[in-house]
Order: sequence, then structure tokens, then C-alpha cells
Amino acid sequence: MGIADDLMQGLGISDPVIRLGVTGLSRAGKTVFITSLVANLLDRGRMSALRAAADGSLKTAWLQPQPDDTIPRFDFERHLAAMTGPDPHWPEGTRHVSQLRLSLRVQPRGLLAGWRGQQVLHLDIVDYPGEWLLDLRLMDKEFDAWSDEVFQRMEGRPAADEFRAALAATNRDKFDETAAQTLAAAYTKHLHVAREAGWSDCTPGRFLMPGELEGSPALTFTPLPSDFRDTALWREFARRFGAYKSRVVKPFFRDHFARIDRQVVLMDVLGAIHAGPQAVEDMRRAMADILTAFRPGRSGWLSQLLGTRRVGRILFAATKADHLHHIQHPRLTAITGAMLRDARDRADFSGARTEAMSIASLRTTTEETIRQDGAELPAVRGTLMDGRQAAFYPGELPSNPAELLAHARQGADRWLDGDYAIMDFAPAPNTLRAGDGPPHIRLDRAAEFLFGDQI
Ligand SMILES: Nc1nc2c(ncn2[C@@H]2O[C@H](COP(=O)(O)OP(=O)(O)OP(=O)(O)O)[C@@H](O)[C@H]2O)c(=O)[nH]1
Ligand SMILES: [Mg+2]
Repeated sequence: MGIADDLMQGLGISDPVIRLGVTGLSRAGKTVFITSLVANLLDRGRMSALRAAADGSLKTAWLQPQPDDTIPRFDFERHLAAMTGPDPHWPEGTRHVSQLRLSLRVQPRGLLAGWRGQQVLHLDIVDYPGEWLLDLRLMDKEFDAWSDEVFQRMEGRPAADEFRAALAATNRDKFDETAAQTLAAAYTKHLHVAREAGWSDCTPGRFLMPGELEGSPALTFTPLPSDFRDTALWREFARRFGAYKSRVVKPFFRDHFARIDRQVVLMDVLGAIHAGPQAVEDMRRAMADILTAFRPGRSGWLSQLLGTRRVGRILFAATKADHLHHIQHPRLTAITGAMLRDARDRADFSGARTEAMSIASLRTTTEETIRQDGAELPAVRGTLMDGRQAAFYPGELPSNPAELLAHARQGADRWLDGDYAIMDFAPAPNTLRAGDGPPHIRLDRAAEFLFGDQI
């Protein structure tokens, strides 16, 4: 680095920026992850696996006004107060994309360390829903093909009958805005209910999180059965589907996705296992679709948009691992890795480094052994959402992930050897020691993988 560069940096003009994308399907744990990561980077007492924190080269971290004037700021203080305040609770679901800038002052290591002064590096963290990446699949589809696909997908999913009933009651030969809104509301409800029940692929993604587009024509359409073809309703919905792609999906990829350097994809793998084999298979497919965004191929609008830019590292993190005793964590990681294997093979990540991990952004439990029918079981204890304390053993994950995934792939509707229970724990009341962030599991290792090489 030359003197001119040093001078520029002293003035804060060319401080390097790492844009860290945080995504995952709805309720995967994005908000809790960002809040805990930032809190643990500000107070680094529990970040020993982040090398720069352990060896002291990371001197200070502080929050800055974020640089993009049109993106809402991630509400770090409010979420942290919810999770670690006197009456700890989980933050609310997120309603829009948001961003936060954390600046880090680092003493460079290596040969010239003494000679080079401290550097400032900005970590811009962007929170966006994974459903918006799933929308990529819509881009090369026409309305009729998309409609067919969605009707196939709808089989066996909840609240589909109400949408079908609304369709049957619609006058298809005359386009009427009120009728369009009724249909869109029934379809959106179906997506929400399916999402709640553990289904992953619930697109169009913006229907679940409309933000300022709520009620706009670009979000007021639904798939239509083929016997609606050439009707007035079909023509208008096909047009709106086109508008959704060009006015909603494309700008997201251009303005947010294309600028990301490092990415974490959070996955509620335990939640899907609990929901059953179909939810696991659906999550596997959704993840495969999400991965195509990171390997867009040679042609097509996305690769034109990205040019030579690529995400350098992608972490796939199974969240909420505090529901399991640590002796089961390797199995959870293995299942997560296996779930992605096909997708990674298909997507061929020659450019990016990827890794699978099991983490808990906010640890809510302690471990203990419980006795049940004469057996000793490795359990976890925490505070339930109603305030009661409970110790709980969720069942034993299979040692061979292929077994579990094969079962899911065969379309089974329940697991063979018992169900995997899951319990909702509330954040544990805790008194943080000075210098410590909130308790977590392997958040420091996640940070080391994601940007440890840059600081
Ligand atoms: N036990 C445990 N539960 C977690 C953890 N992280 C998230 N959760 C649970 O998962 C829920 C969703 O977490 P969020 O961080 O709000 O998820 P999100 O991906 O931001 O969700 P949306 O914004 O609605 O898409 C929380 O309300 C908690 O119930 C964790 O580390 N441990
Ligand atoms: Mg959120």
C-alpha cells in the first residue's frame, strides 16, 4: 500500500467495505443472527474462535450511520433490548430489507504490521428474505408454465382449497379489481399458512413480505388453471406477473444481491425435520433453487448483471442448535451438509468457498441428562414461552443423513422411527458480564469463516 493510499484511508475515503448478506427463509433466524453477531462484535468476550478477536488485532468496533440512504436501518438496539432486556422475548418478524454498518478498527498482522498503521474496515450487513432468491426461478418462466407448476406444488398443502374455491367463484371473462384482490388475498393466505406449516418454497416471495408494495397491482395476481387461458382475467394476471418480474424481482437482484461479497444462508433444519419428511424434501429443493442464484451460469440476465463479480464465501448454518444437546450437533451439521450436497454438485461452486455449520445465535438452554424409562438421555433445559422451565429430549437424529434424506425424497409422510420433537424456548434471562455479548453457539466460528480472512 502506497503513501497515497494510506492518506486516503486516513481520511476515510477508501476504507474497504465487506458486504455481508444474511438470508434464509422466513423465521429461519436472520434477525436474531444479525443482532447477536453485532452485539458479540461490539463486546468480544465470547468470540474466541474469531482470530482477530482472540489475538487482539481487532481493536474496536462501532456502529455507523449506514451508507445507503434508501434502505432502512436494521433496528439493532430494539432487537437487542427485546432479546436481552429485563423481560426477554424474541424480536418481531421483519417487514422489509434492512442494513447496518459496523466499522472495525484493525491492526494489520504480518511483516509490515508495525509499519502500517491501524486500518478501518466496514462490515455492511444486509438482511433480506430467502424467498426473494427463490423468485429467481420465476424469471425464465412464462405465466402459463409458472401457473402449472404452482398448481402441482399446491397438492397436499394447507389452505389451497379456499383459494380454489375463490377461483371457482370468479367471473373469468371480465376483469374486476375487487375480484382480483379477493383471489390474491386467498392465494397469499395459502402461502402464509403453508409457510407456517413448514413448507419452504412459498413464492412469489414478495407476497409474504410486501413492504411498501402491499396492495399494488404487481402483487395482485395469482396463478390460474389452464382453463382460464385467453380470458380477460388471464391476460391481466399474465401482464402483472411480467410486471412482478421486471419491477420487483430484477431490481432486488440489481440493487442488493449483486453487491454482496460474503453470504450466510440460515436454515431451520430442526424445524423442517420436526414438520416431517415432506418439509425436509421441500427445504432441500428450495435450497437447491436458492443456490442457483450464486452460480448463474454463463448466459442470462443475472450473469450479465453480475459480470465477473461473485460471492467469495457462503456459509450454510443450521440455526437454533441450542434445542439439541451438543453431542447431537455433528449430526445436525451432517444433515445440513448432505441436504446441500446435490445442490452444490449441480451448481458447481468453483468460485466460492462453502461450509455447513450448526449454530445458535442466541443460546436459550443449558444441558442436562434426564432419566426416562431407565435410560439416560442428553437433554436441554430452558424457559418455555409461557414462562415454565422444562428439560427436554428431542429424539436422536440419525447418524447417517442419507437415510433421513432418502426417506424424505421418497415422499413419505412421516418418519419411520418416531418423530423429532421440538420445543419453543424463550430467550433466557441473563446478566451479561462487562465485555461479553449474548450467549451463542459457534457464532464466532461463523464470523471467522465469513470474514475472518479480511480482518
Ligand atoms: N432457541 C433459539 N431460537 C431461535 C434462535 N434464533 C431464532 N430463533 C427462533 O426463531 C424465530 C425467528 O427468528 P428471527 O430471527 O426473527 O427469524 P427471521 O429469519 O428474521 O424471520 P422473518 O424476519 O420473519 O423472516 C425466533 O422468534 C425464535 O423463536 C436461536 O438462536 N435459538
Ligand atoms: Mg427477520
